[in-house]
Parts: sequence; structure tokens; C-alpha cells
Amino acid sequence: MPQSFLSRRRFLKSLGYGSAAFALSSSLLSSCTTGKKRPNILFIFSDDHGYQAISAYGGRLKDIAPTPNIDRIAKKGMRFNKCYVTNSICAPSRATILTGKHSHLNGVIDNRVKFDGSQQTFPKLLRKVGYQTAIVGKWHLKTEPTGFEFWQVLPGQGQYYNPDFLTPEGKKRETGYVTDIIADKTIDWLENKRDKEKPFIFMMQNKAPHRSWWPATRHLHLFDDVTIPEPFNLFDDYSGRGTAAHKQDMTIEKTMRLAQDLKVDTKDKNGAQLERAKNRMTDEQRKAWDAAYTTKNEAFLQKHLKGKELVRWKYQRYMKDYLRCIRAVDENVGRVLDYLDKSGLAENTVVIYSSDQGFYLGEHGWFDKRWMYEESYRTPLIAKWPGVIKPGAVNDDLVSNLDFAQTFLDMAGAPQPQDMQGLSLVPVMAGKTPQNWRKSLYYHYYEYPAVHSVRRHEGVATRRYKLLNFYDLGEWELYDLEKDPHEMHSEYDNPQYAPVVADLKKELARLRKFYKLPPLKPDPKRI
Ligand code: SGN
Ligand code: CA
Repeated sequence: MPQSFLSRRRFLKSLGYGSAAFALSSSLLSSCTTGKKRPNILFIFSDDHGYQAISAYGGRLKDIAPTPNIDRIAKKGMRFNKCYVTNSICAPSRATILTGKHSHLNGVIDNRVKFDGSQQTFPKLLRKVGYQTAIVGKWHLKTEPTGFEFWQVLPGQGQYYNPDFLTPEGKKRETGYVTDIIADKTIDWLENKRDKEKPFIFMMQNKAPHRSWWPATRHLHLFDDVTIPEPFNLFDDYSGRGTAAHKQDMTIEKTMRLAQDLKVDTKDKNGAQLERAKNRMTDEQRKAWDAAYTTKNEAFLQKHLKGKELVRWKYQRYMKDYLRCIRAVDENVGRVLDYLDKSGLAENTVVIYSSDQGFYLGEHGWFDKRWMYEESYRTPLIAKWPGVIKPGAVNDDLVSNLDFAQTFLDMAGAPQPQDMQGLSLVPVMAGKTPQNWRKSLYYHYYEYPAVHSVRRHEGVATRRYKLLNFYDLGEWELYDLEKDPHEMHSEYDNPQYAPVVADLKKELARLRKFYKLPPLKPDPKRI
């Protein structure tokens, strides 16, 4: 055994890691043997950024609303095509990332629960091995961040304009647009605030493009002259699916509000609400905002659109504002990448781009997330790591936000605790996915009754199939993604699929045991 490895082992033991906790990976071995410096990690995260709105993923929006800077990460690194979340909603996703555990074990099963910050998290473990840990932006876990040496986070959902930040020194209000401010703070920390002798992990966590999709003033006219392509299933009638898809409350048609979401002053209480929200703006911001929306709103109100025409108009306004928010995200990713290049940090910094879950951009007539259906279940994951990830790599292995914590630990050469439930993606990134890589993933969404009315469900996904169990309703759905990539028709009752259903039920039972799920308690009141 090489000398450097032995000393690293003694070093880690001296930090309190017993040999039982020693899940030693190939990368730790190689970094020890080659004496390569441990990498810095910059984790860039957005809120509700669907992969459909990243041009590196292709899709109908790629030419109209490209993301050249996020694509820079993909060009120099790896694009993951099958990264899924454990529970498609904000706080649960964030808690899974911090702990490497499914919701039922980290405690954050839905957005209403407070995160218990005294539990084991990857930033605490990284600090133990000498990393600096910092987080700026959306946090959304109700309790104060723990394990971070430096933190400045948005309260709750945060604000787009002139946002408040919570810091260890108290609440501070900043002037400007939230996405720009988060990148400013990132660059400032990298340049002026960190200890340059230590490796770091920095979490740059955008609020954008979360509802209600407020663009920066400089982007208010972007896309004015274009028509955003519609998804083919914008007018989905949910035939071929069960009760849950029929009874949700997240359609552009019925749920999306003209004033709050689409910035149309409706002269009623919703209009008053929009007006109150605008009260944070400076005079200059408000002038730019009104100049952008007023005339267009008047033209819209005069048309008295109804039915499908109204849905089409709402879709256009929604998508333009959403994509305008993404433009600011992309520009700021570019600023930060430029800083890494210029400062020389790029060479030894892993850069990761991801979102807390996917999002509906009109597919099935929806916005929002929560479902195990593809657009919300799958999340973008793109990573570059000079010297380890081959430029332009594309990966189709089943990976998850459950894996992020162990991946960070592995990158840092830190041990991965046995009670974390994911897998390190380091070998996958190095192009050496182990032969016995996972063949399935477990999913569980809990928040019901709640906004958007998505019924509780759990399920199992393989690369080809998805089995969903809406257990309060007593209904199952099965999708064959090869045949039906947009999940328009459940095959659960098709006798040809009976063997697939039987196999997946067995696999679901195995995963429930493996991940230590408590028994399901269907609740007949929650139908
Ligand atoms: C708010 C939004 C919902 C959204 C949840 C959760 N409504 O309640 O549309 O699903 O947040 O979002 S809003 O009227 O306040 O915009 S999450 O990203 O925090 O999970
Ligand atoms: Ca979110």
C-alpha cells in the first residue's frame, strides 16, 4: 500500500472516522497515490429549472431560448440524461442533497416540515476534512443553515427584486435583481472572502426561475417578437391516466392566475396583490416594468380571449417570463465561469449545474412539479471536472439527487458514511460506471392535501419503465417510456404488461426494504 494512502488513512482516523466507515473509493486511492490536489467544488443550483429549457438537452426551446453558458459546462464536461429526484419538490430535494438520504429518513417529507439541522450532512463532513463550505441564495429549509462556514440565504421563497438575505449577522436587504446578486456574492466570496489555502465547496443557489417568474428589467423585452413553440400535449385531456392526473390543480388553463402569475393588472383583489408585490421595486425598476407590460396588457384585455385562445396567450406570457428568468441565470453562470477561468481556479474546480427538480413548461397543460412523470421527476445535471470528465461526455446511467452528498465527499477524498443511501458519481464521471450500477430508483411524493392537489404516490423507475402507486386512491399506473415517452397512456391494465408489472412490484418491495421505508398507510380521506 502506498505511503501516501497510509498517511491519509491515519489522518482521517485522527478526525474521528472509524475503519468501519471506510468506504474507500477508486478516486480517493488515485488522488492519494498521485498526490493531486483535492478539487474545489462549485455547485450551481436553480429552483424549478426544467431540462427542456437548457439547450444542451435539445428539445423544442433550444433555438429560441439557448443557454450558451450552461452549455459551456456540458461541452467541457458530462451531461446526465437520467438524473432523477427522490421527491419532486423544493425543500425535500434540498434535504436529500444535504443528507444523502430519502425524505422519510432526513425528515423533510414535504415543504411544510422544518429541517433538523443537527443531523449529519455533507458540509459538516467536508469541514472535518479541511474544506471551506459556503452557501448563498435559496435555502428554504426553515431552520438556519448548519455546517456552512459562510452563509447568506433568502428567507423562505425569497424575492426577485431588492431581496432580503438572512446572514449570521442578521437580515440585510440588497438592491438589484436576485440572480445577479447571488452571482455577485459568489464571485466576491471566491475572490475576497475565502481562505485561499483551503479547498472549498460553494453552493450558488438561485431563486430563479421559480413562480411567479419575474424577469430582470434588462430582459423584459426579450422574446417580444417571437412565438414560443407549444408542446404537443398542451391540451391534454388526461385520458389513459388515472384519477390523480384528472384531479390536479396545476393547469395553465385553470390554475395560472392572470395578475399574480402573468402580470396583468386585473383591477380586482388579484391585481391589488400584484401591485403590493411591486412595492419592493425602485422607481426605475417599476418604470421599466410598467413600460414592458402595460401596453401589451391593454391589447390583451381588449381581445377578450376565451377557451383555447386564452390558454395559448397565457402559455406565451408564462413561457416568455420563465425563459427571461433563465436568461439571467445563464448570463450569471457565464460570469462565474469567466471568473474561474480568469483567476486560474477553473483548472482544479468541479462545476456542477442542477435544479431542485424538473418543471412543466406546458406539457400536459401544466406548470409546477411534484409528479413522478418525466418533466418533474427528471432534473438537469451537468458537470465539468478538468482531467477527470472527458469533454462532451453524455451519460445515460440512472443517477439521483440522492447521490450528490456522497459524490462531493468522494471528490474530497472523505469517507462516505454507511447510513447515506446514494452512490458516489465519481466513477461514473470518470467514464467507469461499475458493472453492478443500480437498475432502479425509488420515488415518493407526500404533500397532499396541498397547493396544486397532486395525490400522494410512490413508485419505482427503471431506464425503460415506471410503476406509480397512488396508494390513497388505490390506483396504479405503468408507463413504457420506450413506446410512450410522454406518458400519455398507462399500460397497467394491459395484460401484455402483466409480467413487467409483477417484476416492478417485486422491485418496489425490495427497494422499500433496502431504503428502510415504514409501511404505507393509505388514507381514505386523502382521495
Ligand atoms: C408556492 C407556489 C406554488 C409552488 C410552491 C412550492 N405558489 O406555494 O406554485 O408549488 O410554492 O414551490 S405561489 O403562488 O406562492 O407562487 S417550491 O419550489 O418551493 O417547492
Ligand atoms: Ca423548486
